[in-house]
Amino acid sequence: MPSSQTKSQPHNVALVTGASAGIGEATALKLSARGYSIVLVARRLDRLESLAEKCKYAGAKEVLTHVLDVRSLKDVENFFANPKFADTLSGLRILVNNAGLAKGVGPIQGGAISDWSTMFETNVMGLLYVTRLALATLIKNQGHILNVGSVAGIWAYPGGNVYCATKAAVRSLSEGLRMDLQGTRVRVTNIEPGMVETEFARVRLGDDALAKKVYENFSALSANDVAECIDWSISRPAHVNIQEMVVFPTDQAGVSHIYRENQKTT
Ligand code: NDP
Ligand code: 8X3
Repeated sequence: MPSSQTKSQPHNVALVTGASAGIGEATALKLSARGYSIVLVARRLDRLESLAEKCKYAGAKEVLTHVLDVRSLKDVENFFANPKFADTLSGLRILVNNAGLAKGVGPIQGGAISDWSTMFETNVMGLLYVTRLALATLIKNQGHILNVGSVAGIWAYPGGNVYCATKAAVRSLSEGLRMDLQGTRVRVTNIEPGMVETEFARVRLGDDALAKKVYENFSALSANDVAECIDWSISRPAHVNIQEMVVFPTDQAGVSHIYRENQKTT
């Protein structure tokens, strides 16, 4: 087994934000199978607790859960200062900044300003708070930051405006971080998926039936597909940094080009 894939090295602790669903949940399970100690954070504790059991079963060395709203700097500071997590977090090597969401889709001229705040506070400020508080340890441990961006951060699409802007900010922050961290051996990867079938559309549209339609007759990526990209990126040798990974479903040629079975290309 190559050294990059050895299980249970010291300092093999991973923190996954937004671990209660979708890509975060799938990533936590993948990292568990590698024998990492996992710290799961999100707002829904019941989800985290049931995932913790699955992570242990999948092979995680240790699993800790914590209710954390990444939008709250105070909560993020308290989490990193909490003695309950100090020992485990001192071994932090992998930070998966995954917590994120879209709220609404439509033209800016009709946009809900509170939705814009939610998206920027979660996708950008939340990511910054967690990263800032984790960085000293990640530098000490020569760790790896994986930011879950989106193809929407490269290409905007009609009605996506503010969400796309948050993911463009994530992409730019990943680039800036790489420069600021040069010489520390901390790696920074921006994962940029196209459409992934998760709770994302339900959260965005606030309606189960509409959300179902988003993935109808269409083979979207699964959360596990994205978790595999993350898992592959972190398992490269230490001198290899996958800076960005753009992953679309085969039936999505571009952000606005989706092929649905039995339909013309949209
Ligand atoms: P889900 O809705 O399934 O999962 C989102 C996760 O983020 C949940 O665990 C949720 O947990 C968490 N979260 C949301 N707000 C907060 C908050 N304020 N504090 C802490 N955690 C929060 O969606 P996905 O798995 O699809 O999304 C994960 C990431 O992937 C997001 O950043 C999204 O933008 C990105 N992405 C998604 C794509 C898709 O098509 N699905 C494509 C490209 C990127 P809880 O509600 O319990 O707090
Ligand atoms: C989520 C994918 O295309 O809905 O980032 O913006 S998309």
